Amino acid sequence: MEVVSDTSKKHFATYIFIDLESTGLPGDQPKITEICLIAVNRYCLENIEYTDGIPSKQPCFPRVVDKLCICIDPNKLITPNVSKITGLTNNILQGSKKKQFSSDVAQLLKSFIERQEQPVCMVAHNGYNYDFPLLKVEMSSIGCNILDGVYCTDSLTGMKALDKVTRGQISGGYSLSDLFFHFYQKHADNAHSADGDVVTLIMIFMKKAADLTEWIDEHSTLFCDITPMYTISESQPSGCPGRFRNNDEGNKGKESFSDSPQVSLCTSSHKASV
Ligand code: DCM
Ligand code: MG
Repeated sequence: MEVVSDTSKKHFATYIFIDLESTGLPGDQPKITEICLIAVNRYCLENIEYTDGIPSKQPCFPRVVDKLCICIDPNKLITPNVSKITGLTNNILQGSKKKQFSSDVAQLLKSFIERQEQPVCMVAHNGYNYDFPLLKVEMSSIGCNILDGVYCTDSLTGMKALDKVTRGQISGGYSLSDLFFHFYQKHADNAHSADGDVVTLIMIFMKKAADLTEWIDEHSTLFCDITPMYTISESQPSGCPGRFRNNDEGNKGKESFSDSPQVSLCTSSHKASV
């Protein structure tokens, strides 16, 4: 998805790293199952501590962060393959009485963002193609635009742009797992949990913090300019009356999707294909 960045120079005070888990890929018209935001003040990114005090060694995860993690009942089937990678099933979300995406989630996000030193920028890896368009769908489905004035950016675009300048020093790909392996020579923990992926993103970010913060100051876009991943027909209710309860071993308890809102798909690339 092409997102035109606002290249006017800013000086973000807080970076809010964000990751979503969902029921699937863009072609599946996914719904969010989990959302995690970790806010890191610029001060922590300009004063990174290292395991043994030497900058060439490993950065320590910032001690002072704000964190918000919310599990959400998608009211849509989570296929066994997606459950396998995320650890989230319809049964466990419904059994835990998680609520659907609603205005209280939007309000929580807004309050969390407003609590940070301003201006803030939300940072997601492949965010322009996945996380922000999906969040936009959910916000639109409840008719809520309270995040429209928040800046957001894509760390994948940033990492690629910076690597181009340094003539391709990054071996392998630019996915979260590839970048983590490149920088730390081990596999990231808790991949495909929203919390785990945000922690991984921050650990990667800290390896290029000076360059990335500067790049983001010149490459962000307002959430209102993000195109939704797909559109939900207004003739259909946004809430889906069917309940989805899939058996953890398979699809046996799957109910019909015929009551789902009608959706049309906008182009958005595969989250994992980066
Ligand atoms: N996803 C998927 N299949 C994959 C990778 C991801 O369906 N192979 C979907 C479900 C995940 C969501 O994308 O919850 C977000 O991906 P990630 O865990 O990489 O953030
Ligand atoms: Mg994730």
